[in-house]
Amino acid sequence: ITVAVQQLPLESGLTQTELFEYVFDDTLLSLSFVLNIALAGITILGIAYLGRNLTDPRAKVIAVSLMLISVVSISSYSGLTSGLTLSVVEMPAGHPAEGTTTAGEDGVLTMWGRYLTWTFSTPFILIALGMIAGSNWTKILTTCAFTIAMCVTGLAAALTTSSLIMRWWWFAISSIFFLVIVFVILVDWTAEAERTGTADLFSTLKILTVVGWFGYPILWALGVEGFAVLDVAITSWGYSILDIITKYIVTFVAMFYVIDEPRAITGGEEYGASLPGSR
Ligand code: RET
Repeated sequence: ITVAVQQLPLESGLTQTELFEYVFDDTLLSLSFVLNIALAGITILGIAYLGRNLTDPRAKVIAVSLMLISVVSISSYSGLTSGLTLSVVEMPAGHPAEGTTTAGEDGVLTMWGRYLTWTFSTPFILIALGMIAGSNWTKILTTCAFTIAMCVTGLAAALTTSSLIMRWWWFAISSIFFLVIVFVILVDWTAEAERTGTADLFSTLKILTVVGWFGYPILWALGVEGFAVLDVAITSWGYSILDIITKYIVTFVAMFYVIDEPRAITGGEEYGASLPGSR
């Protein structure tokens, strides 16, 4: 991999064509996008192939939900590659990248399309996980609402230029929403998966998901938008690798189980029932 010298200084107000060229010139950065387009495409085809004989309606919902994660992902990375969902954002006073000095740069490259599209991809991860645990729609939709809130407030954190404190305030509320989701996964769904009989699969998915998802806020804090310890290509690779774990690996682990045990995975006959004594 050769890292090309970046020709364009990052100034606010770059056109989409200039952003596209910027990405194109930075081989490391563009590879972090293109790899995910390829993996999302392979995953979509893989699910279509693996799921071709599914008949159980709930197993099919899980398969479709898993597929939609990659459908969103391929669109998300196409947006980033084309420069459509990238911007140069000027950091507020006090931010480590404020008035960035090198090569006349006056802002940081913000991949805001990532936060936007997580809004649409993460609910499908949670629908699949919740159904595998045999949870009910109240809890599944609760986590979906909180993940949407987490992503939108994360987007706000990335795009707030008025004040450093407000950037971290958005980060803090986004993190609180995130903890609600972690709680439901670790407490409610873990217990439900025990009862449902999917505890084995669920614990694998749970570890991949909870550990993987914690990587995102950590990367945000270390990356260009937070303390700016990592540069933009490394930050981007970080997200791309986390995406591989939390999306494609999770998808294939779940999918292989779904086709092996379509009935076991769907929570049994009591799936979705509000049983007395259940929370
Ligand atoms: C942000 C910054 C603000 C604080 C928190 C964040 C968490 C992001 C997460 C993203 C997960 C994304 C996934 C995408 C797959 O398509 C927005 C980085 C808590 C957890 C799984």
